[in-house]
Amino acid sequence: MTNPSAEKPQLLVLRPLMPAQMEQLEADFILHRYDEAEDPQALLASVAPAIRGVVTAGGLGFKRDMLSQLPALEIVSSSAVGTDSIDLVACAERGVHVTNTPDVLNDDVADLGIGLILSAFRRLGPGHDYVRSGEWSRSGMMPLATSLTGKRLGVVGLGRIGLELAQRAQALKMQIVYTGRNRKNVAYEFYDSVIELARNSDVLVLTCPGGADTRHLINAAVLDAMRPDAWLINLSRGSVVDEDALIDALQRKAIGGAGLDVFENEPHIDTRFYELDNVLLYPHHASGTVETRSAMSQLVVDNLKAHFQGKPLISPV
Ligand code: 8YV
Repeated sequence: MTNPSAEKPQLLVLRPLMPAQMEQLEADFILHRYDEAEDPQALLASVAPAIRGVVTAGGLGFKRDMLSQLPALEIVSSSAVGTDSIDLVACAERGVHVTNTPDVLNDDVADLGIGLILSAFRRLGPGHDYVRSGEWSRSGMMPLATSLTGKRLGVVGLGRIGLELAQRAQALKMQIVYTGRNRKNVAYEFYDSVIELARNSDVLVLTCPGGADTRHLINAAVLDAMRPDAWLINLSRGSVVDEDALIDALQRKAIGGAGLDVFENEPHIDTRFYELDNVLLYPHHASGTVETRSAMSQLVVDNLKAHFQGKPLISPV
């Protein structure tokens, strides 16, 4: 009798999916759990020739070094929209397909952006502390906050997430302005430089992709161009911001503040951020809801199944 599992494609799991989607993978594939292995390198050495697919996620991504150890690899499926941590050039050279998870996370990431902006302008954190510390009962009204209505939201990268954010900000009666590689077919005012956008924004929000093209796009010159009360909101990648320049601007109170979901060195972020009172720090969790992570996981599974059934990929990079 033939072993039915002998026919199943073998996958290397670098990062697990949500439990329900791991079950689906277990039904259709043979999984090798690099993520759980006591000695991942030993596991890799023993299973490498059989591996046809890799499951990964943002942050970790997939590097040339691992690719070179997987001679039979056909597909890398990542549970993230960002592909900056995947060596796309190396994968293309080898003809290895890459899939990501666009669209399914747009709403949650845009919601988090609005949350950070509202929290910054209406001072939700300080307000919470003001009540809980008893300061309200001792001193009366807390200092006045800042209205969002009519303020200008400058979007750097009006892609799928940027557009969702812009729509939500419009509902809050903000004015939307943007920059990016291309002018879009939208009614929002376009600036062809990020410096001009920074000069003309009360909130500068980053929703562009990470990677070499956008590395340190937000540098000292852009931060200098920002209004002294404007906030920087980063939903993109830490690499987009020159963090030394940002920390310097924050320490000098040269800008209003920064709401950051992403950092240059996650999760071991620059500890100077902890000392600042004009930051809102979030642990790279804009897509971190049960609903969205499930949808991202499902897209990973569906792409893998499509590939191994000879069907077109759903979200190829
Ligand atoms: C996740 C992300 O934090 O999709 C992305 O590119 O940055 C986030 O959704 C992460 O990659 C989850 O694995």
